[in-house]
Amino acid sequence: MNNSTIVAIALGSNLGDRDAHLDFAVSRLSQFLSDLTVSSRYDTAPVDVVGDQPTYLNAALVGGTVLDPHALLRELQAIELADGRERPYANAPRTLDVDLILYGQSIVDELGLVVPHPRFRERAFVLEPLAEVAPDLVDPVTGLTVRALLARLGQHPAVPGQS
Ligand code: PH2
Ligand code: MG
Ligand code: MG
Repeated sequence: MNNSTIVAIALGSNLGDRDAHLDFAVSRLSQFLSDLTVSSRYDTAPVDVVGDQPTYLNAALVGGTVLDPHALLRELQAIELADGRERPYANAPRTLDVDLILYGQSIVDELGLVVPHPRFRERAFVLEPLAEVAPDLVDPVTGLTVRALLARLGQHPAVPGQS
């Protein structure tokens, strides 16, 4: 769409009816993102979490937005809240996580808003679904495509503690 910016968003759920939570997110996102393309869903083992946690259901999508990054982030957080998201501690199991991964070629590094997402390059649970819908999107920080980031991950799995 004219004047719109392509954004990549990652979805995750590992509490309750995971499919229903992702359905809810896609339905809400489709109300304000244009040309939405949604990946299939992936069962993934929890990464970087403390203790036992249920398996995640992850997906990714791309679409166009006319919102600026801050307004978009507020919308994403409103979707999480509307779906009953609670935050008892960092990386706690969650009904719904909606993360902004890429906002066009913008680089934002502010309190509360860091885009591209600081850890997405090491996360297969983000890169694999994203590569399905937008392999040619470019990470403005490394200059690498999503496809290349995923291939790199396969060759050099992230070292724990270095993400
Ligand atoms: N999200 C996290 C931490 N760990 N692991 C998987 N497999 N999937 C996630 O979505 C995920 C995670 C923090 O947001
Ligand atoms: Mg997350
Ligand atoms: Mg999040």
